[in-house]
Amino acid sequence: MLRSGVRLTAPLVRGPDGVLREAGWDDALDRVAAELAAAGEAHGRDAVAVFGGGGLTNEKAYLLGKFARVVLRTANIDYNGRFCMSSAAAAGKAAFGIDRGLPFPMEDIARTGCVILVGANPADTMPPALRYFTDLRAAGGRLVVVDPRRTRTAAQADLHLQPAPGTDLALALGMLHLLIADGHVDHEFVAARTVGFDAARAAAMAHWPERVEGITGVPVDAMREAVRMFAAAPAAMVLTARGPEQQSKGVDTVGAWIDLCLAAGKAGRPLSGYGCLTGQGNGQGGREHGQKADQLPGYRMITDPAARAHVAGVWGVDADSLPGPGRSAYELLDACGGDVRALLVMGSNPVVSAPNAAHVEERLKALDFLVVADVVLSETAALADVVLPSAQWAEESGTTTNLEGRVILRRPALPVPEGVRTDLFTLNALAARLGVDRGFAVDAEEVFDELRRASAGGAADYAGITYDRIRAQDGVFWPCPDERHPGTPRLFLDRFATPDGRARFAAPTHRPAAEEPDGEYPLYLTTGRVPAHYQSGAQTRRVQALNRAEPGPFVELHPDAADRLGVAGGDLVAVTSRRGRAVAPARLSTGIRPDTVFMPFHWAGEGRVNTVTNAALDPISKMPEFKVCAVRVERVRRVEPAHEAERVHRVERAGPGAEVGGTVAIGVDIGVDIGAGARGALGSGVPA
Ligand SMILES: Nc1nc2c(c(=O)[nH]1)N[C@H]1C(S)=C(S)[C@@H](COP(=O)(O)OP(=O)(O)OC[C@H]3O[C@@H](n4cnc5c(=O)[nH]c(N)nc54)[C@H](O)[C@@H]3O)O[C@H]1N2
Ligand SMILES: Nc1nc2c(c(=O)[nH]1)N[C@H]1C(S)=C(S)[C@@H](COP(=O)(O)OP(=O)(O)OC[C@H]3O[C@@H](n4cnc5c(=O)[nH]c(N)nc54)[C@H](O)[C@@H]3O)O[C@H]1N2
Ligand SMILES: [Mo]
Repeated sequence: MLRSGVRLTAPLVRGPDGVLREAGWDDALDRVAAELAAAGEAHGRDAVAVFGGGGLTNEKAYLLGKFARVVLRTANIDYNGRFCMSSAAAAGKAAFGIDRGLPFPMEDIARTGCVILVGANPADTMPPALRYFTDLRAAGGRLVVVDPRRTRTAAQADLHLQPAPGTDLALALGMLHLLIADGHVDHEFVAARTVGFDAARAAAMAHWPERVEGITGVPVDAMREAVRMFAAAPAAMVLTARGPEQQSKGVDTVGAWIDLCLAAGKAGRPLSGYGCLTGQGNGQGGREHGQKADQLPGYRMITDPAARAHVAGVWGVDADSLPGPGRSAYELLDACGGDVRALLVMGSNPVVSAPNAAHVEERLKALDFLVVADVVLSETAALADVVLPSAQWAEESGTTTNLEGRVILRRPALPVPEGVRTDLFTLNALAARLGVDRGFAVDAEEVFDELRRASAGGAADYAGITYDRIRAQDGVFWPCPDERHPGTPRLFLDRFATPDGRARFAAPTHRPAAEEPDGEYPLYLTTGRVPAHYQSGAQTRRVQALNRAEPGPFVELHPDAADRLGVAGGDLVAVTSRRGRAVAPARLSTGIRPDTVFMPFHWAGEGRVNTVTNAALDPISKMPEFKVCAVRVERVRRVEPAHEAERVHRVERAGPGAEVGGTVAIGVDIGVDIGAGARGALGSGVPA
């Protein structure tokens, strides 16, 4: 838990001299309300925008969406979850009619026969969830990991497929081809419970195994072995995380993996199915209650007249007064200083975490007015005209919804520090100043009761969930339409949530990443996480123990690539793309493909990898391509590492049953909230 010194404990207001100074709450809120109103009057309501976060509780996310639609009446609200799970959400909704991270509880993972884990590194990113995979293997189940790097997760797998970044779509199609060619299709299931197999078969036939080996670098034999393990198991799952999703074809890629499940009959049955490993503290709930550009509470679509009428009724406003869909996260940031003149950020640090970040930083600076509500003075808050200090988890109550669709209640374990206010207080106070003095409760349970009504009848129906029930049952799974309904731990066992009850094949075909390596930028760059830091690092970079564990950014590359470039372990290297460059020490590892370099994204300044990444967006989900772009790597300065062992990290080929090696993940068991090891460390000592 972050303590004084690093915490913001008073609002900050930028003076005419350009300096941020402490101010009283009333003055700060008056200034924010006046500026938001002025921007709307001068440039139209959509010129005032809101950027939320998937770490916010359900109550905050709900109230933030309502604030945008009812008080500001702007179409322009979106959130950082667009950078996280939007591709999986879109693909899941298209195939199954509903988007819930997992259609089954986590415990089912340990009991199935085979899991294909695509672009996920739970050993580092979800330590509390890792045990389900360890238990799976202990019970004789098979684990296949798909990752361009031999991560600590991949080292535990029975089989590690190591494709080039951005080629998962081809890999999934090649595996579907083999599944069909080798006679593993479950024709009875396909006929009874799905639609569109012929198109999927045609797409797969165009991706014969040798062609896919050429695209991905994964040997045909390895693909065939993975298909065999998957098909032979009585029940099996495919789980994806950010690797295949954060691509400009993330929706098609997830769709192709779902197609593999459907063709094999591994969906809609006990212990089988497709799932997305959600990342943020409230990754699931954060995308259900209306802080997404196209969405109203209960996972309703803002373009649906019936949804608008229902939600407007709960809000006591005219349905016609509700705005339509707004811009997606990156498009919204990109419009700052253009059509968008004023922005409220709550729960995100896009200066570090958005793609093409130098450009985003410039756009934020070009705004007439920026207000940021945060716990610390993040890099984004440092650009603001007004900063509002927020309470954080463990200091306030509120619900989150985990990847299982289980709604969980957080109880305050610590008092709100002196000078700090909750985000619900801030929204209430701003609404009142902007002329709306009802319907913005400060009490989380009161907000939740309204959310229940707003979600009633929607896909993510919380109507029957109460704080008392959550306390009594250790969480309640949605959909839960009334108080006598037990909740729904397992979806799709009888029918999928589509109008006819059948799942839909996606039948995509492969296409390259938006930017592929060439003569000038010959290497792939991919990005991700390390155990000791969380997200944009706004909080974890302020914790000494975590900085000792992982003091700064680095560039992971293969010794063969390093040899060619004349780079030794420890040397300072520059990674340059068409957008810009990042500089950090080289770390050599035999675990990464020789054509690929990896950087974690937790740091600001010259080691900020998002200066380099590509903002190419998926056409459907608007997910940026964080996981693939083309770069050049050059040595900037030779640096002698302190220890010889730091020169090259040798990753052993581990056989079945091998233990995870390397450093121990920092973090404590944070119970059902599988946010992060790093976040666990922040909250250590706090009961979950
Ligand atoms: N310590 C820590 N834990 C965290 C977080 C954190 O910041 N720090 N963040 C939380 C959040 S919000 C999230 S979303 C989750 C993310 O959790 P993960 O998805 O597990 O994390 P990443 O490191 O982004 O990506 C996972 C893997 O994808 C691989 N990868 C890269 N490119 C590709 C590709 O093209 N194809 C495939 N198949 N794989 C690829 C990377 O090598 C990496 O090992 O973690 C959560 N937990
Ligand atoms: N290159 C690259 N970039 C990535 C990714 C990647 O894999 N590679 N992953 C993407 C993903 S998956 C994600 S989720 C994003 C995350 O990136 P961000 O959106 O930047 O997420 P955080 O760093 O969690 O930022 C949360 C901010 O909100 C503050 N905060 C925490 N709790 C509260 C609260 O209750 N109220 C308020 N007002 N503030 C709060 C924190 O102090 C912090 O400053 O990054 C994305 N960026
Ligand atoms: Mo995320």
